[in-house]
Amino acid sequence: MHAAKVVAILLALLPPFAVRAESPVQWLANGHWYQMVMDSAVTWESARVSAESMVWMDMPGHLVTVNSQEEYDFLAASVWNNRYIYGWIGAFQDSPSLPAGEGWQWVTGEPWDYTRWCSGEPNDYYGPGSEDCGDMYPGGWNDTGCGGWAHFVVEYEGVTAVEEASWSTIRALYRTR
Ligand SMILES: [Ca+2]
Ligand SMILES: [Ca+2]
Repeated sequence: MHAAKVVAILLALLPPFAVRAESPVQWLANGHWYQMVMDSAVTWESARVSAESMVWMDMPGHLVTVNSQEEYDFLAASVWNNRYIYGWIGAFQDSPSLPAGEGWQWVTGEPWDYTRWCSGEPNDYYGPGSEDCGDMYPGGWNDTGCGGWAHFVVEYEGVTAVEEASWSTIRALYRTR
């Protein structure tokens, strides 16, 4: 068989390119699950929409929100696992006319009270309004253009604070046995 034909057949047998969702991992501190979705061709907005359409164990997803040093450390160690991967996070700047460091929000509306920007970030590198979406890689966060391409990380959380409190009680009971 002609070599080019062999290559064509092999290519046809490959799965559709580039989307590979890794197994979700749970952070026991809050019970949430986190999943790296390796997708080489997704903008921040399409990552946001995809994340919000995903469900894991009846829990709806959203682009990951990094709300504390402990959550960052968990993500760095368990989801990024020290790999040099750019992943969209659920951080965005609500107005392009704002200075690089102002007006940042989480997709969930959680308070913007913890940040882990890389040194020199956020910087609107290509000028005002050029970088209004957040991504993360080992070392911290960067503001980058929302139309760029990156992988993304989904966070799944489905229980209310009341349910979480009762689960904490149940877990504590089991721990004392
Ligand atoms: Ca979070
Ligand atoms: Ca930047």
